[in-house]
Amino acid sequence: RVAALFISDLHLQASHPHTTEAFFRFLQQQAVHARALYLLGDLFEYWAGDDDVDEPYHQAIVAALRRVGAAGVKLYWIAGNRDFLVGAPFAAAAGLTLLPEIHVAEIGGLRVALLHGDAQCTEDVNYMAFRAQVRQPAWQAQFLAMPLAQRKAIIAGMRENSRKDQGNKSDEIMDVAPQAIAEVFARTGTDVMIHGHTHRPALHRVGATRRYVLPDWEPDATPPRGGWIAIDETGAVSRHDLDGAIVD
Ligand code: OKV
Ligand code: MN
Repeated sequence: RVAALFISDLHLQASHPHTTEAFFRFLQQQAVHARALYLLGDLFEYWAGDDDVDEPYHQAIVAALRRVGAAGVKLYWIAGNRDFLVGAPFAAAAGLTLLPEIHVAEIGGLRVALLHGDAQCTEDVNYMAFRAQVRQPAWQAQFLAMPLAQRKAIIAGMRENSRKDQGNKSDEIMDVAPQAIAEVFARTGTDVMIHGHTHRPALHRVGATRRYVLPDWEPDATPPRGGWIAIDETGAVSRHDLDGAIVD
């Protein structure tokens, strides 16, 4: 039996119904059979605040997650760089447990460091400064005090600026820095790590360490992108594509 499943970077949005359908299929066909499901960031393309949970598209996602929880699956959430404004109200509505930026889980006898991965992209100094600002509780309280429509407009403006910025061809071109990864292994005393964010799915072996990078989800791309990582009750780790086939 699968002890835990891991996904990240689905970038769910109402305008991408095929990704949403692939997510619902994954929940109903895979996640309900697992003991735990870890959502490791950027489930949403962006999250403007928990008061946006009333939107019908978000209600459908909450209902789908609740059904997984009702099947006896423990659901865990680590924030990404796009949905860091998810808070306790959303977690309660969806039946999630919010985890800190870096969480060590013991699964099938394996100690695994879990994180989104954006904080390890330390070469991207502009992003690190932006991140330090928007992760402050005081900054978030001030932002969340604005009307929802104004918050959405601000995020849309940021997205438009990012798109127009020619020096920033792709949002997530930066990779994690080896030194930042080594620090996570050292601080957590783990030798297995799972993260997303970079959209460069892989298994990196360095010395005794294993670092699994999750894919982003784009089922309409050629070849299709997406999938999950599973850990079974013996601590065996496997990577899966959108059809459930084992990768590598
Ligand atoms: C995505 C990245 C731009 C890297 C902002 C709340 C805030 C979401 C957002 C704004 C930015 C995503 C959603 C974008 C990724 C970049 C530049 C570098 C390294 C808020 C919720 F701040 F207003 F509260 N964002 N966009 N980058 O333009 O798509 O990942 S984005
Ligand atoms: Mn990300």
